[in-house]
Amino acid sequence: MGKTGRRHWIAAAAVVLSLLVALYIVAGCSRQTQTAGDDRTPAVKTASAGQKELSQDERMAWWRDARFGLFIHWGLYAVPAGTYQGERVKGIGEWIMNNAKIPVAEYEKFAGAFNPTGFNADEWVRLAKAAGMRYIVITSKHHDGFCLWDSKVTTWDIMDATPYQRDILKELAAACKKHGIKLCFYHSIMDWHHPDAQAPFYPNYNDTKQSNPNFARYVDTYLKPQLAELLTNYGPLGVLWFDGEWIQDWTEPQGKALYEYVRSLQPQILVNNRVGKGRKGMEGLSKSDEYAGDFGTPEQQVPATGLPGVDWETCMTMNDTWGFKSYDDNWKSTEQLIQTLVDVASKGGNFLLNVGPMPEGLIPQASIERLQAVGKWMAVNSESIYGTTASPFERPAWGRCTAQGNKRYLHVFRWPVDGRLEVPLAGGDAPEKAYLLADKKRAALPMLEGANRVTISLPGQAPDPIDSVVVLVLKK
Ligand code: FHN
Repeated sequence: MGKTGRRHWIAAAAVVLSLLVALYIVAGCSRQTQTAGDDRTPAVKTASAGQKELSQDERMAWWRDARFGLFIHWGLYAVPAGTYQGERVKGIGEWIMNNAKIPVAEYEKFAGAFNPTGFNADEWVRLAKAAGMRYIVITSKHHDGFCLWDSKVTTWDIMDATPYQRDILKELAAACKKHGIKLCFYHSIMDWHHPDAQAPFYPNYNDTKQSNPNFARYVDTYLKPQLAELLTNYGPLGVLWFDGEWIQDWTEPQGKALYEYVRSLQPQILVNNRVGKGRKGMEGLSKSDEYAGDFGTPEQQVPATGLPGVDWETCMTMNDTWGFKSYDDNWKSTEQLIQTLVDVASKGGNFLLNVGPMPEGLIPQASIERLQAVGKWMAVNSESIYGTTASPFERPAWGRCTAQGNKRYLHVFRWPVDGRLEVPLAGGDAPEKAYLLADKKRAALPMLEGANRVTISLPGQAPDPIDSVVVLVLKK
């Protein structure tokens, strides 16, 4: 090769090299942009593409129809299970890090013992489905900050910090898809593990008077990028269920911005009212329409009456804890659970019933038994729950009522000894037929119409000692 040829070759090589360097820089930048969770990144655009814009009623439709869901509180707190350094710790299991004043470095040690080899996503989803539940809300991250999925923004997750190294949310997403159950994520805004959030507040992580000057950095470089992961890598989600919003550093404008951010990634998703500052404590209902969120979240309680025009969901534990506590045996009876589900539906709400799986990945037997019993009742009576609306009349002495179209579902908790069921009628309501929902033949029950009421004659024996449903069909 002559001198000129060599010069040309060197020049060409230089061009190729600078092109490669430029390409590398561009690729690096876009990677950075992605980890920073910018919603203009291509990954984000793909997730929302193809979703048509729905009205509020259209978005809420599946949720209003579902009425019944499974809450799952699962994380590292299942390892100590309510006991720290040999002492039983007061309070709910998932709060042990705060309640036992466990330093971050000490709490981190539980990750090494989290190896839930018994976890089977398919079994959990089938259990929920057999109970008649239509959606599952699982803790992607609770207040201790531990992540149940493969997060690229932290090593404080199931993949990097535990021997298990399986993405639990991925497996649940696949099982939910297979069984036609909506998957939803609970996500704590408060984070006791993150140095830019509440970790420095040790020994009182939940100190609502303290503020972290770096909190905005936690929101921008951690909270939002993690939500982007959850909203882009796990398929369409039903609900983003926020919590831990009562901290000093969280404001309603931030809540509104986060609501918009979540919906920019999945336009059809629902977001609970704990995204902002609207909920009135455990009563859970938003102070006004001005606050962010699609539905209210009463906790461990059911509103006294129906709330026309308000979407709400009561979440409740089966014993006294959300996260597993080995010695909490204060289980609610199946009767209580079924009647609470019905009570909630009769007031136009949803019921989100909790389980706290054990560290081995198994749901406690007491919870399984209760879910199976509820499922047995639902197998006969779910028509009186799904897609129903609140009772058109005040709570009767014998039980509750749910409604759909021209049907009134009369939930008889107390079977009348004289066999006469008195049912109030609204003006213009004319009874056409009454039958027991448990009766496959739908044999007509005798009825006697009076002023503003109808009396239905019932057989001597209640089909179900907990709640027998009588269907009253009104003339159209
Ligand atoms: O502090 C949490 C608690 O641990 C649990 O997650 C419940 C469920 O609604 N919510 C919070 C308190 O409001």
